[in-house]
Amino acid sequence: MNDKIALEEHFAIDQTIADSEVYARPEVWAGLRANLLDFEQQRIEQMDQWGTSYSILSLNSPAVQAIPDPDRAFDVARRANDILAEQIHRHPTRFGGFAALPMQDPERAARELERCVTQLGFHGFLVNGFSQVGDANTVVYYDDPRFAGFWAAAAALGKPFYMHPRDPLASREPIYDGCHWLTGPTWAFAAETSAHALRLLSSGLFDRHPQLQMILGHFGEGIPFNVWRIDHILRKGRRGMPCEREIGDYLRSNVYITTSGNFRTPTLLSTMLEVGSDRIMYSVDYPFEKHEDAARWFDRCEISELDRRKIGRDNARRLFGLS
Ligand code: GRE
Ligand code: ZN
Repeated sequence: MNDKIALEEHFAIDQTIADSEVYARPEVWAGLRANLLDFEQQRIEQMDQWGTSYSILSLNSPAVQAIPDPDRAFDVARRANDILAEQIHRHPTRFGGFAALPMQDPERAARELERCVTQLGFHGFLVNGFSQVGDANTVVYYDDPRFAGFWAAAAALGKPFYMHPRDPLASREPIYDGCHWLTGPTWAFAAETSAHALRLLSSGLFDRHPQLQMILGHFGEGIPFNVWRIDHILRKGRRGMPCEREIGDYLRSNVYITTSGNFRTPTLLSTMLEVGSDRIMYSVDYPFEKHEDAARWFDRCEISELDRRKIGRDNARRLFGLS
């Protein structure tokens, strides 16, 4: 399939590139670093070679979310968004953008999102999990009441948001002590991100804003595989959960799921059975993952050609209003 759309595709700027180094073995860091900082060379060559016509780009992780000082977080987010806007302007048929947002200050985050959508033409925003606010050990998740106004502003813009992984803070999460190999994309990303997504889904956010759409990568960070059990347990007792519907209801009406970094047919089929092929979208997770691995798998996996077109391109076209 040669006109795929991919939407968890990352870049970095000078102020954020160092955040990705811990995720690379020393012998691959130079290459990964170059690919994160590049827009117009390897990135477009790889898209061309493996059949992705359009990539929606986002800043690396955790980047802005890990800058406790709200003023600095705002400056870095703005700078990243301006650099991305310039690249989109140079390649409007190849690149789109998700805004990086300084969630340390919900009011400024809302204004920056508005600027990115209405002035820069971005398709929504991507957050790398919780934000550190004020000091490095203070974290905030986005179901916090302080974000009520932010979510109202975001929903009013009518664009989706991507809940992207970051690692939990070692100072607050001892379970990975001595097991460093389980952090990052091995397991900790999915555990952290699925829990944050479930906080939002169960908070009533999607009752207040029923049109709001959340995108999850990596085949939903494990949620589709476990959603029956989640609702089965909560049906026996809601334990104060404030939302009006079941988690599975929101999963099927407010969540889109991408294939980023998880190129596996049984996982795709299970997700299709749980949420249907209208809510799944192709993504790579470049440059942390290879276009080659994603495309070699997706272009030939055993689904109908109708589903391949929906997942590879048409669902994203519809969601983002692309022509
Ligand atoms: C990502 O942002 O998707 C990512 C990282 C680090 C390692 C792997 C990965 O930030 O997919
Ligand atoms: Zn990613």
